[in-house]
Amino acid sequence: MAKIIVINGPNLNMLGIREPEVYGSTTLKDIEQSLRKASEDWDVELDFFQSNHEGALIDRIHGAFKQADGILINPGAYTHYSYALRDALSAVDLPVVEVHLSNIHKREEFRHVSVIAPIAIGQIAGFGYAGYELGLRALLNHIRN
Ligand code: CA2
Repeated sequence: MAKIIVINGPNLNMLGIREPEVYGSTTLKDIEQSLRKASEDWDVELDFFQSNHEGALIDRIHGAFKQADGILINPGAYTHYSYALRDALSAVDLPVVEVHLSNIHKREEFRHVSVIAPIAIGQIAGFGYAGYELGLRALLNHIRN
């Protein structure tokens, strides 16, 4: 059975609680439940982690070394500037799929850059929470082919 670590970065714990006009009314817990449900028959074990702290995210990524088969990550605003997160993802040498709720490419210019994308298999952005399911499918497909 494939083991996938699903990582969410800063502020994503506020989903559904603040600014629903930007990010919708779905909570992170709802996303977790719906991803667990969608993947019930996919022979996959999911391990969820969220933190607002760069070091905690890096420690979780390091913990995946030789313990997991892939990482699905929404790095939040760290996407745009955290070389430390990127280095951690490179270091563990696992397939990574980057996911964003919003289409970062049609938002402010600073969001158009992802320092994570060059070390990821691919990026899914703009499909709301469905992006997590699409990303997980893409990751499993990559691992199994
Ligand atoms: O679109 C995405 O998934 C983002 O990763 C979300 C990040 C943002 O900084 C990235 O540029 C794109 C922000 C998540 C903040 O979520 C909040 C939710 C409710 C209230 C406030 C923030």
